[in-house]
Amino acid sequence: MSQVKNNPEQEQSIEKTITRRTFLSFATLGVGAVGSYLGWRWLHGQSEVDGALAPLRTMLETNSSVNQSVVFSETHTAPEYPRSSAATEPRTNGDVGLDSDVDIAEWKLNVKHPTAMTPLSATLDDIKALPKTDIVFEFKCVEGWSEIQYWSGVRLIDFFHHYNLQQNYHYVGMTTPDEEYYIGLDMASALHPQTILAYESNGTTISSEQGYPLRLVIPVKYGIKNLKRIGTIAISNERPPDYWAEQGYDYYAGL
Ligand SMILES: Nc1nc2c(c(=O)[nH]1)N[C@H]1C(S)=C(S)[C@@H](COP(=O)(O)O)O[C@H]1N2
Ligand SMILES: [Mo]
Repeated sequence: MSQVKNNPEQEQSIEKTITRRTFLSFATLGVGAVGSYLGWRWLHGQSEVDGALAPLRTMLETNSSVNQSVVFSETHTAPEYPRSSAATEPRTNGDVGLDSDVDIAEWKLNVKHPTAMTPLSATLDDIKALPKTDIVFEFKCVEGWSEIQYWSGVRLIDFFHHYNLQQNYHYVGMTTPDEEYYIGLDMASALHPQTILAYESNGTTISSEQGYPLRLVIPVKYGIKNLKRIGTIAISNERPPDYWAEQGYDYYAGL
C-alpha cells in the first residue's frame, strides 16, 4: 500500500490556492448579494402600475400579450358538458356592484359605441327576443375552485349582429349599473361563440347574487371576467379599466 504524501512546499501552494478560491467564491457571493440588494432597492423604488411595480407590470403585460397572440386562438373553445353534470345551485362568489336590488321596470342594458351619438339601450324583453343559446362548461375562479355550470342567454356576437354594432374595435368594456365592478375584454374574446349575455341558470331566471337580470358568461376567461349584473357595455379602441387588473391580476385572464 502506498500513501501519497505531498511535500511541505506543495502543501503550502495547495493551501494558497484554496484560500484564493475561497476568497473568490465569497467575493462573488458578496458582489451577487450587493447586486441583488441594489436590484431589489431599484425595483421597490419604482412606481406602481395597476397594482404591480412598473417593471413587473411590464413583464406581466409582455407575458400576457404573448399569451394573447400565441396561446389564444379564435377557434379554441372551452370543453362543454352534458346538462346532467351541472351543479344544481351554481356557487356564488363576489358581490361587488350588487348592493342594491334591481327594479326591472327601470333596468336597461346601455351600449356605448364610439360612432353612435346616443347610447343604444335594450330591455330584458328585447334581449330575450333574440336567439337563445345554452352552455354547460367548467367555470374557473382564480381562487382555485371550479364548477360545471349551465347558463342560457344570447351570444354577444348575435347581439352585435342584431344591433349592427361594429366589430372592428379593439375592446369591449362592461360595468355594473353602479359602476363598482368593471371589466375589459379584447374584442376576439368578447365575440367568441361561447361568450353569452346570460339571463338563466339551470333553465330558471338568475338570482340577484348571480347577477340578475343579465350577466356575462365567458368560458374562455377566468371567473373574474364573468361580470354579474351588466349595466353598460362600451365598445372602444382604448383599453377599458378592469377591477381585478387594477389589483395586479393579468388583464386578459384567459384560460
Ligand atoms: N358584479 C360582480 N361580478 C363579478 C364579481 C363581483 O364581485 N361583482 N366577482 C367575479 C368573480 S371573482 C367570480 S369567481 C364570479 C363568480 O360568479 P358566481 O357568483 O356566479 O359564482 O363572478 C365574477 N363577477
Ligand atoms: Mo373569482
